[in-house]
Amino acid sequence: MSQLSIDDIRVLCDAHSKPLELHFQYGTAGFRTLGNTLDSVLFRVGILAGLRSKRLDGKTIGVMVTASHNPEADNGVKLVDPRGEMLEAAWETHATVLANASTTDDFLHALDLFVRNVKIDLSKPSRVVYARDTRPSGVALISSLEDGLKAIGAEARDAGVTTTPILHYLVKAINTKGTKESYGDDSEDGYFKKLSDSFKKLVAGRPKITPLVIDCANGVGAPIAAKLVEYLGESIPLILENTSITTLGALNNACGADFVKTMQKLPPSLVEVLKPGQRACSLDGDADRLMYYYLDDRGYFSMLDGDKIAALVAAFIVDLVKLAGLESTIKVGVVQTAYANGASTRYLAKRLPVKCVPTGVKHLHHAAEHYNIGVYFEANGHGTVLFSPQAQETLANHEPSTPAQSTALNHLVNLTHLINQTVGDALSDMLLVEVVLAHKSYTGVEWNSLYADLPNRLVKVVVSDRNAFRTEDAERRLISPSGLQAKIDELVRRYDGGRSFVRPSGTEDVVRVYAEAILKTQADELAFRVAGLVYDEAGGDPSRRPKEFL
Ligand code: 16G
Ligand code: MG
Repeated sequence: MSQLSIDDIRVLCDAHSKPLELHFQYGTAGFRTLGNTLDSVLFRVGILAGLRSKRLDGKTIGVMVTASHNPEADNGVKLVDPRGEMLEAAWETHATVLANASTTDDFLHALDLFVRNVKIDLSKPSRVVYARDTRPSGVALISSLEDGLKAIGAEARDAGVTTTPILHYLVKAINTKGTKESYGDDSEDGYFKKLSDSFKKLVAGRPKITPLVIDCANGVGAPIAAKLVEYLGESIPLILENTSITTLGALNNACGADFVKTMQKLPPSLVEVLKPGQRACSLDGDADRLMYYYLDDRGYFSMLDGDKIAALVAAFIVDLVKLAGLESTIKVGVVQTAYANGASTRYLAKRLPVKCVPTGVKHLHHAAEHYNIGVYFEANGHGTVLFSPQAQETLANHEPSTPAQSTALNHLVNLTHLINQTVGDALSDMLLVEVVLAHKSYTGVEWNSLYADLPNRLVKVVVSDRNAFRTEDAERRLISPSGLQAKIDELVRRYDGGRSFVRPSGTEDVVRVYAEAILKTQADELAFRVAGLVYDEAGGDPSRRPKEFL
């Protein structure tokens, strides 16, 4: 640690001491817990981000302070790697170790060990760009982070209050600046221009788009969508709702993508706003998830989730690739998780290869990289489309032989600009959906009728140790507790079109049970029966067994 002033780190570290009783874990979405307990974590993450940059020869690393769709009191932090993707998995463990060192001495010792083990050259430069969402606890947490960055001597850039996907965009734009892979200008302005220019080209000549309502979850999506509106001009009329970012307690409260997906109903705040036949969508608290819905002519609510978005977008891209005459060179594939509705998997598998991977963006993202064009979406509305470098090169160099081929090729090229390929981006995905609807002349009803969702039910079971539950086959089967999977199989066999799986949550101390069946009542019953098996197996107290667990 000779290149750094240990004394400086020590003084700052003392000012951000770790609460002794707490254990922190860098999970699927970084560190995430009550915002007012995260001071020491943010300081240490600042140091870690600086070291990650040094390890990668001074490439810029991103730090996002957000707890996404969680309640307002929660907060969190995650690191973004140089190409705009999630932090490399091995470093999640390093992050957890450093965050849990009890005292300043323990931390300095752990840091020294880490620097030597991972072979970090401390003389290298270090660059970090950071941002936060609108949570009130974000202000203090950013200042703890800044102390960490100062302690490690990082060159730090504050991207202010912005969405998670914009921070990912900035990281990639900064690291590709001036190269032939330049991802765009490294500013919010660059992001808005990139999205709005390509959107306008893609919808040029299509009939006028009808107004779309956006539920901004009272989060950072609100000011960012408001800026986007300026750039989009008259190309699409957007009506922003739930934009109260300074009202305490409003964030994600009875609104937002997670509310809509979980409750399968309209946010109450939109009841008076949405008209029959009109489309709407909800963002989550950091604008990386998207949920669409509409009221039909009779005023009934219909939801179009991540699976429906995947079906719409993948089929559109497959058609464009064929129209461009590139069917034999560009292979399109889809990545889903076990939560994907069985009907969506059936719909997609008839048209293109479909792969199932464990829950969590990084698994989907990496699997999608194996296709020339990889479409990935989680049912919860997080997803994007990745164009491999080879596919982008083919698109750039292909000589179309007919005007129709040329048009399709142009559309594909514009899609590579419209889509935020670093991570799921609610606003970019929303524009993508609007492009497809405009090209297909679909209303929500027609989009929804691509396939009919199988009725399904998700149930949480509180257990004493969720780590006792281990899975295989992309979380579709349990390997422990032993014998439980056989019992689940036996139950599932009794239900028409039945499917069920059990997995430990990566973000909450619970086990999740998913079930689907041909009839809603059967899906509910199957889910509760499987939940009952899980509860009994996990040694739950019989007197507190939830009564629905048949
Ligand atoms: C996190 C993941 C999300 C996943 C969810 C599952 C990221 C950035 N986010 O929010 O992809 O669907 O966790 O939560 O990876 P669970 O493990 O509690 O079911
Ligand atoms: Mg989110």
